[in-house]
Amino acid sequence: MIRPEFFIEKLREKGIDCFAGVPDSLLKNICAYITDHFDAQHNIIAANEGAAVGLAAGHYLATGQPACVYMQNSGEGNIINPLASLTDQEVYNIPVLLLIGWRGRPGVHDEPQHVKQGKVTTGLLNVMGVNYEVLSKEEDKAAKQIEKAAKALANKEVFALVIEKDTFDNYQLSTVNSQLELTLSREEAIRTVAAALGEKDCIVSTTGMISRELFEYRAAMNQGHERDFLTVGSMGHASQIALGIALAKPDRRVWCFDGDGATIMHMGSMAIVANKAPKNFIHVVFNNGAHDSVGGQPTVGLNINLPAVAKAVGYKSCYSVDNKEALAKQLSIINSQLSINEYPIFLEIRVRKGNRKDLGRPTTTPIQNKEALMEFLSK
Ligand SMILES: Cc1ncc(C[n+]2csc(CCOP(=O)(O)OP(=O)(O)O)c2C)c(N)n1
Repeated sequence: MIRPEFFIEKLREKGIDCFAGVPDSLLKNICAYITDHFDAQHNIIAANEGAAVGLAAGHYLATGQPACVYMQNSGEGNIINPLASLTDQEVYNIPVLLLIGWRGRPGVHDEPQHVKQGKVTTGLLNVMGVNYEVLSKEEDKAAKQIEKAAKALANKEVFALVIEKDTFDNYQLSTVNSQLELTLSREEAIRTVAAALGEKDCIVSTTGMISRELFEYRAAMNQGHERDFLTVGSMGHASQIALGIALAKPDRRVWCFDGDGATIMHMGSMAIVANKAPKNFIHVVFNNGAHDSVGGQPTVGLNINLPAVAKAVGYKSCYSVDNKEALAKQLSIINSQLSINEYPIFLEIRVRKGNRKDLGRPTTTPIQNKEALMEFLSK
Protein backbone atom coordinates (compact mmCIF):
# COMPACT_ATOMS: atom_id res chain seq x y z
CA MET A 1 0.00 0.00 0.00
CA ILE A 2 1.01 3.59 -0.52
CA ARG A 3 1.57 5.90 2.43
CA PRO A 4 -0.50 9.08 1.96
CA GLU A 5 2.51 11.22 2.93
CA PHE A 6 4.64 9.51 0.26
CA PHE A 7 2.05 10.14 -2.44
CA ILE A 8 1.49 13.78 -1.48
CA GLU A 9 5.24 14.42 -1.26
CA LYS A 10 5.69 13.05 -4.79
CA LEU A 11 2.95 15.37 -6.05
CA ARG A 12 4.56 18.33 -4.27
CA GLU A 13 7.87 17.53 -5.99
CA LYS A 14 5.98 17.93 -9.28
CA GLY A 15 4.61 21.31 -8.24
CA ILE A 16 1.14 20.11 -7.28
CA ASP A 17 0.11 21.62 -3.98
CA CYS A 18 -3.49 22.58 -4.60
CA PHE A 19 -6.45 20.22 -4.36
CA ALA A 20 -10.16 20.40 -5.02
CA GLY A 21 -12.73 17.67 -5.09
CA VAL A 22 -15.53 15.72 -3.54
CA PRO A 23 -14.44 13.00 -1.13
CA ASP A 24 -14.81 9.31 -1.84
CA SER A 25 -14.78 6.23 0.36
CA LEU A 26 -11.91 4.61 -1.60
CA LEU A 27 -9.95 7.85 -1.28
CA LYS A 28 -10.91 8.25 2.38
CA ASN A 29 -7.35 8.01 3.69
CA ILE A 30 -5.77 10.30 1.13
CA CYS A 31 -8.66 12.80 1.39
CA ALA A 32 -8.29 12.81 5.18
CA TYR A 33 -4.54 13.39 4.83
CA ILE A 34 -5.12 16.30 2.43
CA THR A 35 -7.81 17.76 4.73
CA ASP A 36 -5.38 17.70 7.67
CA HIS A 37 -2.31 18.97 5.78
CA PHE A 38 -3.51 21.68 3.40
CA ASP A 39 -5.10 24.98 4.35
CA ALA A 40 -8.42 26.25 3.08
CA GLN A 41 -6.75 27.93 0.08
CA HIS A 42 -5.07 24.73 -1.05
CA ASN A 43 -7.82 22.19 -0.42
CA ILE A 44 -11.30 23.10 -1.50
CA ILE A 45 -14.02 20.56 -0.92
CA ALA A 46 -16.15 21.56 -3.87
CA ALA A 47 -19.90 21.55 -4.34
CA ASN A 48 -19.52 18.91 -7.04
CA GLU A 49 -16.79 17.38 -9.18
CA GLY A 50 -17.41 19.63 -12.18
CA ALA A 51 -17.00 22.63 -9.90
CA ALA A 52 -13.72 21.13 -8.69
CA VAL A 53 -12.43 21.06 -12.28
CA GLY A 54 -13.42 24.72 -12.53
CA LEU A 55 -11.43 25.47 -9.36
CA ALA A 56 -8.42 23.60 -10.74
CA ALA A 57 -8.65 25.60 -13.96
CA GLY A 58 -8.77 28.87 -12.02
CA HIS A 59 -5.73 27.84 -9.98
CA TYR A 60 -3.81 27.09 -13.17
CA LEU A 61 -4.81 30.41 -14.75
CA ALA A 62 -3.54 32.27 -11.71
CA THR A 63 -0.36 30.29 -10.97
CA GLY A 64 0.60 28.30 -14.06
CA GLN A 65 0.59 25.19 -11.84
CA PRO A 66 -1.84 22.32 -12.32
CA ALA A 67 -4.08 21.33 -9.44
CA CYS A 68 -5.34 17.91 -8.44
CA VAL A 69 -9.05 17.03 -8.47
CA TYR A 70 -10.04 14.07 -6.27
CA MET A 71 -13.35 12.31 -6.73
CA GLN A 72 -15.25 9.06 -6.77
CA ASN A 73 -15.88 7.65 -10.26
CA SER A 74 -19.59 8.49 -9.67
CA GLY A 75 -18.49 12.08 -10.22
CA GLU A 76 -17.26 11.42 -13.75
CA GLY A 77 -20.66 12.48 -15.06
CA ASN A 78 -20.23 15.84 -13.37
CA ILE A 79 -16.82 16.49 -14.97
CA ILE A 80 -17.65 15.58 -18.57
CA ASN A 81 -18.83 19.08 -19.44
CA PRO A 82 -15.81 20.99 -18.07
CA LEU A 83 -13.49 18.35 -19.55
CA ALA A 84 -15.05 18.82 -22.98
CA SER A 85 -15.54 22.56 -22.96
CA LEU A 86 -12.95 24.01 -20.58
CA THR A 87 -9.80 21.96 -20.09
CA ASP A 88 -9.75 20.14 -23.44
CA GLN A 89 -6.79 20.71 -25.74
CA GLU A 90 -9.17 21.99 -28.42
CA VAL A 91 -10.59 24.60 -26.06
CA TYR A 92 -8.39 26.22 -23.31
CA ASN A 93 -5.87 23.40 -23.01
CA ILE A 94 -5.58 23.40 -19.23
CA PRO A 95 -3.78 20.61 -17.35
CA VAL A 96 -5.48 18.95 -14.39
CA LEU A 97 -4.51 15.83 -12.45
CA LEU A 98 -7.57 13.69 -11.70
CA LEU A 99 -7.55 11.22 -8.81
CA ILE A 100 -10.50 8.92 -9.36
CA GLY A 101 -11.67 6.28 -6.87
CA TRP A 102 -12.70 3.20 -8.85
CA ARG A 103 -15.82 1.87 -7.14
CA GLY A 104 -17.43 -1.09 -8.91
CA ARG A 105 -14.27 -2.20 -10.61
CA PRO A 106 -15.23 -5.26 -12.70
CA GLY A 107 -14.44 -8.40 -10.72
CA VAL A 108 -14.68 -6.66 -7.34
CA HIS A 109 -18.00 -6.96 -5.53
CA ASP A 110 -19.71 -3.61 -4.92
CA GLU A 111 -23.13 -2.07 -4.39
CA PRO A 112 -25.57 -1.94 -7.37
CA GLN A 113 -25.13 1.79 -7.96
CA HIS A 114 -21.41 1.31 -8.54
CA VAL A 115 -21.54 -1.61 -10.97
CA LYS A 116 -22.32 0.30 -14.17
CA GLN A 117 -20.11 3.25 -13.27
CA GLY A 118 -17.28 0.83 -12.51
CA LYS A 119 -17.61 -0.74 -15.95
CA VAL A 120 -17.48 2.57 -17.80
CA THR A 121 -14.89 4.38 -15.66
CA THR A 122 -11.88 3.97 -17.92
CA GLY A 123 -14.01 3.92 -21.09
CA LEU A 124 -15.29 7.41 -20.29
CA LEU A 125 -11.70 8.61 -19.86
CA ASN A 126 -10.82 7.10 -23.23
CA VAL A 127 -13.77 8.79 -24.92
CA MET A 128 -12.77 12.13 -23.39
CA GLY A 129 -9.19 11.66 -24.58
CA VAL A 130 -7.84 11.58 -21.01
CA ASN A 131 -4.79 9.37 -20.53
CA TYR A 132 -4.67 7.47 -17.27
CA GLU A 133 -2.84 4.94 -15.13
CA VAL A 134 -4.36 2.61 -12.55
CA LEU A 135 -2.17 3.57 -9.61
CA SER A 136 0.07 0.77 -8.41
CA LYS A 137 -0.10 -0.19 -4.75
CA GLU A 138 3.72 -0.33 -4.66
CA GLU A 139 5.40 2.98 -3.95
CA ASP A 140 8.28 2.67 -6.43
CA LYS A 141 5.91 1.82 -9.29
CA ALA A 142 3.48 4.53 -8.20
CA ALA A 143 6.34 7.05 -8.23
CA LYS A 144 7.02 6.18 -11.87
CA GLN A 145 3.36 6.65 -12.72
CA ILE A 146 3.43 10.06 -11.07
CA GLU A 147 6.45 10.89 -13.28
CA LYS A 148 4.37 9.94 -16.29
CA ALA A 149 1.45 12.05 -15.05
CA ALA A 150 3.77 15.02 -14.51
CA LYS A 151 5.04 14.78 -18.09
CA ALA A 152 1.47 14.81 -19.41
CA LEU A 153 0.64 17.81 -17.21
CA ALA A 154 3.74 19.62 -18.45
CA ASN A 155 2.34 19.01 -21.92
CA LYS A 156 -0.88 20.71 -20.67
CA GLU A 157 -2.90 17.49 -20.72
CA VAL A 158 -5.50 16.29 -18.25
CA PHE A 159 -4.20 13.06 -16.74
CA ALA A 160 -6.00 10.62 -14.43
CA LEU A 161 -4.74 8.31 -11.73
CA VAL A 162 -7.42 5.69 -11.17
CA ILE A 163 -7.42 4.34 -7.64
CA GLU A 164 -8.46 0.84 -6.66
CA LYS A 165 -9.70 -0.25 -3.25
CA ASP A 166 -6.99 -0.49 -0.54
CA THR A 167 -4.39 1.52 -2.45
CA PHE A 168 -3.61 3.96 0.36
CA ASP A 169 -2.51 3.17 3.89
CA ASN A 170 -4.79 4.05 6.73
CA TYR A 171 -4.92 7.68 7.83
CA GLN A 172 -7.28 8.95 10.50
CA LEU A 173 -8.84 12.40 9.96
CA SER A 174 -8.08 14.68 12.90
CA THR A 175 -9.71 17.91 11.65
CA VAL A 176 -13.06 18.31 13.34
CA ASN A 177 -15.91 20.60 12.46
CA SER A 178 -17.17 23.09 14.97
CA GLN A 179 -20.25 20.99 15.64
CA LEU A 180 -19.42 19.46 18.99
CA GLU A 181 -22.54 20.90 20.56
CA LEU A 182 -24.81 18.86 18.27
CA THR A 183 -26.35 15.95 20.14
CA LEU A 184 -29.10 14.54 17.93
CA SER A 185 -27.94 11.64 15.78
CA ARG A 186 -28.94 11.50 12.11
CA GLU A 187 -30.44 8.06 12.63
CA GLU A 188 -32.66 9.24 15.48
CA ALA A 189 -33.73 12.27 13.45
CA ILE A 190 -34.58 10.01 10.49
CA ARG A 191 -36.62 7.71 12.70
CA THR A 192 -38.48 10.63 14.25
CA VAL A 193 -39.42 12.12 10.88
CA ALA A 194 -40.31 8.77 9.30
CA ALA A 195 -42.61 8.03 12.25
CA ALA A 196 -44.46 11.31 11.65
CA LEU A 197 -45.44 10.52 8.06
CA GLY A 198 -49.05 10.10 6.98
CA GLU A 199 -50.39 6.85 5.48
CA LYS A 200 -50.23 8.09 1.89
CA ASP A 201 -46.94 9.98 2.19
CA CYS A 202 -43.80 8.80 0.48
CA ILE A 203 -40.10 9.56 0.91
CA VAL A 204 -37.29 10.05 -1.58
CA SER A 205 -34.03 9.65 0.34
CA THR A 206 -30.54 10.59 -0.78
CA THR A 207 -27.49 8.42 -1.39
CA GLY A 208 -25.36 7.10 1.46
CA MET A 209 -26.23 6.40 5.03
CA ILE A 210 -29.47 8.36 5.07
CA SER A 211 -31.09 5.75 2.82
CA ARG A 212 -29.46 2.92 4.76
CA GLU A 213 -30.75 4.23 8.07
CA LEU A 214 -34.22 4.72 6.64
CA PHE A 215 -34.19 1.15 5.31
CA GLU A 216 -33.20 -0.19 8.72
CA TYR A 217 -35.90 1.85 10.43
CA ARG A 218 -38.58 0.20 8.25
CA ALA A 219 -37.12 -3.22 8.95
CA ALA A 220 -36.99 -2.57 12.71
CA MET A 221 -40.63 -1.44 12.66
CA ASN A 222 -41.68 -4.50 10.61
CA GLN A 223 -42.88 -2.18 7.89
CA GLY A 224 -42.49 -2.65 4.15
CA HIS A 225 -40.19 -0.42 2.10
CA GLU A 226 -42.75 0.53 -0.53
CA ARG A 227 -43.12 4.16 0.61
CA ASP A 228 -39.44 4.92 0.23
CA PHE A 229 -37.41 5.55 -2.89
CA LEU A 230 -33.85 4.94 -1.74
CA THR A 231 -31.77 6.90 -4.22
CA VAL A 232 -28.62 4.82 -3.97
CA GLY A 233 -26.71 6.86 -6.56
CA SER A 234 -27.40 10.17 -8.36
CA MET A 235 -26.05 12.28 -5.51
CA GLY A 236 -27.79 15.65 -5.33
CA HIS A 237 -30.83 14.70 -7.39
CA ALA A 238 -33.18 13.32 -4.72
CA SER A 239 -35.10 16.59 -4.49
CA GLN A 240 -35.84 16.53 -8.21
CA ILE A 241 -37.00 12.90 -8.11
CA ALA A 242 -39.26 13.92 -5.23
CA LEU A 243 -40.44 16.98 -7.18
CA GLY A 244 -41.29 14.82 -10.19
CA ILE A 245 -43.43 12.60 -7.98
CA ALA A 246 -44.98 15.53 -6.09
CA LEU A 247 -46.11 17.27 -9.28
CA ALA A 248 -47.62 14.10 -10.71
CA LYS A 249 -49.27 13.03 -7.44
CA PRO A 250 -50.66 16.21 -5.91
CA ASP A 251 -52.85 14.27 -3.48
CA ARG A 252 -49.85 12.79 -1.62
CA ARG A 253 -47.20 14.46 0.45
CA VAL A 254 -43.69 13.78 -0.76
CA TRP A 255 -40.78 14.09 1.66
CA CYS A 256 -37.23 14.44 0.41
CA PHE A 257 -34.64 13.19 2.92
CA ASP A 258 -31.49 15.00 1.83
CA GLY A 259 -27.94 15.37 3.12
CA ASP A 260 -26.11 18.69 3.32
CA GLY A 261 -23.41 17.46 0.91
CA ALA A 262 -26.03 16.28 -1.56
CA THR A 263 -28.14 19.45 -1.24
CA ILE A 264 -25.10 21.66 -1.84
CA MET A 265 -23.94 19.48 -4.75
CA HIS A 266 -26.87 20.65 -6.87
CA MET A 267 -28.25 23.50 -4.83
CA GLY A 268 -29.84 25.15 -7.86
CA SER A 269 -32.51 22.47 -7.71
CA MET A 270 -33.92 24.12 -4.58
CA ALA A 271 -34.91 27.11 -6.71
CA ILE A 272 -36.81 24.85 -9.07
CA VAL A 273 -38.69 23.14 -6.24
CA ALA A 274 -39.69 26.49 -4.75
CA ASN A 275 -40.76 27.96 -8.07
CA LYS A 276 -42.87 24.94 -8.99
CA ALA A 277 -44.37 25.50 -5.52
CA PRO A 278 -45.79 22.00 -4.96
CA LYS A 279 -48.30 22.06 -2.12
CA ASN A 280 -47.29 18.59 -1.02
CA PHE A 281 -43.49 18.86 -0.83
CA ILE A 282 -41.35 18.75 2.31
CA HIS A 283 -37.59 19.00 1.92
CA VAL A 284 -35.76 17.72 4.99
CA VAL A 285 -31.99 18.21 5.15
CA PHE A 286 -30.08 16.22 7.76
CA ASN A 287 -27.20 18.65 8.15
CA ASN A 288 -24.10 17.23 9.86
CA GLY A 289 -21.68 19.55 8.06
CA ALA A 290 -19.95 16.54 6.57
CA HIS A 291 -19.76 14.00 3.79
CA ASP A 292 -20.33 11.48 6.53
CA SER A 293 -21.01 8.47 4.32
CA VAL A 294 -17.55 8.59 2.73
CA GLY A 295 -15.33 9.48 5.68
CA GLY A 296 -16.70 12.61 7.32
CA GLN A 297 -14.77 15.27 5.41
CA PRO A 298 -16.32 18.69 6.05
CA THR A 299 -18.90 20.41 3.90
CA VAL A 300 -19.84 24.05 4.29
CA GLY A 301 -23.24 22.86 5.54
CA LEU A 302 -22.94 24.16 9.08
CA ASN A 303 -21.39 27.47 7.98
CA ILE A 304 -24.33 28.49 5.85
CA ASN A 305 -27.94 29.30 6.59
CA LEU A 306 -29.81 26.71 4.55
CA PRO A 307 -33.32 27.78 5.66
CA ALA A 308 -32.47 31.35 4.61
CA VAL A 309 -31.41 30.04 1.19
CA ALA A 310 -34.66 28.10 0.96
CA LYS A 311 -36.64 31.18 1.98
CA ALA A 312 -34.81 33.36 -0.54
CA VAL A 313 -35.57 31.03 -3.45
CA GLY A 314 -39.23 30.78 -2.45
CA TYR A 315 -39.98 27.85 -0.12
CA LYS A 316 -43.01 29.04 1.83
CA SER A 317 -42.11 27.68 5.29
CA CYS A 318 -38.53 27.23 6.46
CA TYR A 319 -37.34 25.86 9.78
CA SER A 320 -34.22 24.70 11.55
CA VAL A 321 -34.08 22.45 14.60
CA ASP A 322 -31.19 20.78 16.41
CA ASN A 323 -32.72 18.60 19.12
CA LYS A 324 -35.33 15.91 19.41
CA GLU A 325 -37.91 17.95 21.31
CA ALA A 326 -37.79 20.81 18.84
CA LEU A 327 -37.99 18.34 15.96
CA ALA A 328 -41.06 16.61 17.41
CA LYS A 329 -42.72 19.98 17.95
CA GLN A 330 -41.91 21.12 14.42
CA LEU A 331 -43.26 17.92 12.90
CA SER A 332 -46.47 18.29 14.84
CA ILE A 333 -46.84 21.87 13.54
CA ILE A 334 -46.21 20.66 9.97
CA ASN A 335 -48.73 17.86 10.34
CA SER A 336 -51.53 19.69 12.11
CA GLN A 337 -51.21 23.43 11.75
CA LEU A 338 -49.91 24.24 8.28
CA SER A 339 -52.32 24.85 5.40
CA ILE A 340 -51.44 23.79 1.88
CA ASN A 341 -50.63 27.42 1.13
CA GLU A 342 -47.66 27.12 3.45
CA TYR A 343 -45.98 24.48 1.27
CA PRO A 344 -43.36 23.74 0.00
CA ILE A 345 -41.68 23.31 3.36
CA PHE A 346 -37.96 23.25 4.12
CA LEU A 347 -36.79 21.68 7.38
CA GLU A 348 -33.13 21.65 8.33
CA ILE A 349 -32.23 19.24 11.13
CA ARG A 350 -28.75 19.88 12.50
CA VAL A 351 -27.36 16.51 13.55
CA ARG A 352 -24.08 15.17 14.79
CA LYS A 353 -21.65 13.28 12.59
CA GLY A 354 -21.29 9.54 12.79
CA ASN A 355 -23.25 6.36 12.39
CA ARG A 356 -23.92 3.05 14.03
CA LYS A 357 -21.03 0.68 13.30
CA ASP A 358 -23.33 -2.25 12.48
CA LEU A 359 -25.46 -0.28 10.01
CA GLY A 360 -26.59 -2.59 7.21
CA ARG A 361 -27.41 -1.99 3.57
CA PRO A 362 -30.71 -2.38 1.73
CA THR A 363 -31.41 -6.05 1.11
CA THR A 364 -33.83 -5.29 -1.72
CA THR A 365 -32.52 -4.45 -5.18
CA PRO A 366 -33.03 -1.01 -6.73
CA ILE A 367 -35.49 -2.53 -9.20
CA GLN A 368 -37.52 -4.18 -6.42
CA ASN A 369 -37.50 -0.82 -4.64
CA LYS A 370 -38.73 0.98 -7.73
CA GLU A 371 -41.49 -1.51 -8.44
CA ALA A 372 -42.79 -1.51 -4.86
CA LEU A 373 -42.87 2.30 -4.83
CA MET A 374 -44.68 2.49 -8.17
CA GLU A 375 -47.25 0.01 -6.95
CA PHE A 376 -47.72 2.09 -3.76
CA LEU A 377 -48.07 5.31 -5.74
CA SER A 378 -50.59 3.76 -8.12
CA LYS A 379 -53.06 2.99 -5.34
C1 LIG B 1 -21.60 12.44 -7.91
C2 LIG B 1 -21.13 11.74 -6.68
N1 LIG B 1 -20.03 12.19 -6.06
C3 LIG B 1 -19.59 11.57 -4.93
C4 LIG B 1 -20.25 10.49 -4.42
C5 LIG B 1 -19.72 9.75 -3.20
N2 LIG B 1 -20.59 10.00 -2.04
C6 LIG B 1 -21.54 9.13 -1.63
S1 LIG B 1 -22.35 9.62 -0.27
C7 LIG B 1 -21.41 11.02 -0.17
C8 LIG B 1 -21.54 11.99 0.97
C9 LIG B 1 -22.93 12.48 1.16
O1 LIG B 1 -22.89 13.52 2.11
P1 LIG B 1 -24.24 14.14 2.66
O2 LIG B 1 -25.21 14.33 1.56
O3 LIG B 1 -23.90 15.33 3.47
O4 LIG B 1 -24.82 12.98 3.58
P2 LIG B 1 -24.14 12.26 4.86
O5 LIG B 1 -23.35 11.14 4.33
O6 LIG B 1 -23.33 13.28 5.59
O7 LIG B 1 -25.32 11.81 5.67
C10 LIG B 1 -20.48 11.09 -1.23
C11 LIG B 1 -19.51 12.19 -1.43
C12 LIG B 1 -21.38 10.05 -5.12
N3 LIG B 1 -22.11 9.00 -4.71
N4 LIG B 1 -21.79 10.69 -6.23
